[in-house]
Amino acid sequence: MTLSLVTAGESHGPALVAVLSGLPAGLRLDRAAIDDDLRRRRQGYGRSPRQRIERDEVEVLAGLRHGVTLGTPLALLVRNRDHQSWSWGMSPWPPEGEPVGKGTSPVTLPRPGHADLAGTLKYGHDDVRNALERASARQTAVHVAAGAVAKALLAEIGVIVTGRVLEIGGERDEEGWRRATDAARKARDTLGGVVEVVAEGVPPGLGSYADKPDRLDARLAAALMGVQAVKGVEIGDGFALARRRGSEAHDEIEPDGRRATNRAGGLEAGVTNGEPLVVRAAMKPLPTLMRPLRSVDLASGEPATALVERSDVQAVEALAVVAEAAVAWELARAVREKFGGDALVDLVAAYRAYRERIGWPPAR
Ligand code: EPS
Repeated sequence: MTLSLVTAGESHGPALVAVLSGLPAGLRLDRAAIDDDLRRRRQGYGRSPRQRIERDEVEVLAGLRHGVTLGTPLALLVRNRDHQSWSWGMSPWPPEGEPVGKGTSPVTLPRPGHADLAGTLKYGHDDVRNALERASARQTAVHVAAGAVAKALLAEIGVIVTGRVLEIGGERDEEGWRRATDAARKARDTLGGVVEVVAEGVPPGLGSYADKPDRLDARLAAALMGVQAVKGVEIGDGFALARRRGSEAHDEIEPDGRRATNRAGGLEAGVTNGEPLVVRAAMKPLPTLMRPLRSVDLASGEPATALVERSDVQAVEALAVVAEAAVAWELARAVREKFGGDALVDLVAAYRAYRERIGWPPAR
């Protein structure tokens, strides 16, 4: 038994969709909690005017009755309100009438750092928009909706997942984040940053060392690297461990099985060890620059500057929410694999029996 997620949607198309399969029946979902995560994702000091257009409210098309999962695929939809300005340019069917609105002429100026050039070459597009629309981080909205469902499942066994910003543009406090964002906006430039996700209440034994694809650290890294603009992931003390001696890199085991330190970030050999899970992701500066970088005009082959269009100065606060959702999803998958159950009560019973067998959490 596992969870799987399929998503679809272009940034300025009609909507984003997600189909979640493998959820147990009997899980109560709270619409306000899902919408609240969608709202958190939209916020942030460096966000573009696009976020004032979007509402990002989840619609459920299947798999839920009266707020409770049926054990069948759950289909979620988040509409793109901005599509109304692109209804000709992003029409799924051949558009009727005269070209009107945005996206009516082909984009031929690929942005360094975006999917534009590689995507256009790979798929044989003659309009860069055909690549950039799906590669856009707009897609993360529906992943956050799926993550909110995963968090509801995890909460049933007492696991809480929280994401937060650590750095924006090299600054480590809120005032610095604003200052750096204002300065970058003024310079028509962009910023990146670092976020951290912590999961509390995670039992030992999720994931496995049995085979490479089973390792939960590898799975979490893939889940986070799969988020737009993420260029680095570390677990626990990550890269800093490489500079320490072994005596200062590991977490000594107390008689009750707990640890006084958590340098491993809750994962040893790809398996959770009962300590909080700690994962960080580094986001590169966004590639759409108001002062564009050198590029090529794909129509003429001549030197040019890259596409300039409305974008965020930085979206690190949004990444904290998206990373939280990605970690929650991967953890929920590991929970489904370990505890199974067609009905939620079966999953919770299996979890309780396991906890009893291993005596976790130890009484302190
Ligand atoms: C994005 C470009 C911008 C961002 C977008 C991601 O979109 P637009 O071109 O419509 O201004 O705002 O993010 C979102 C729309 C969102 O909801 O997060 C990109 O190129 O990745």
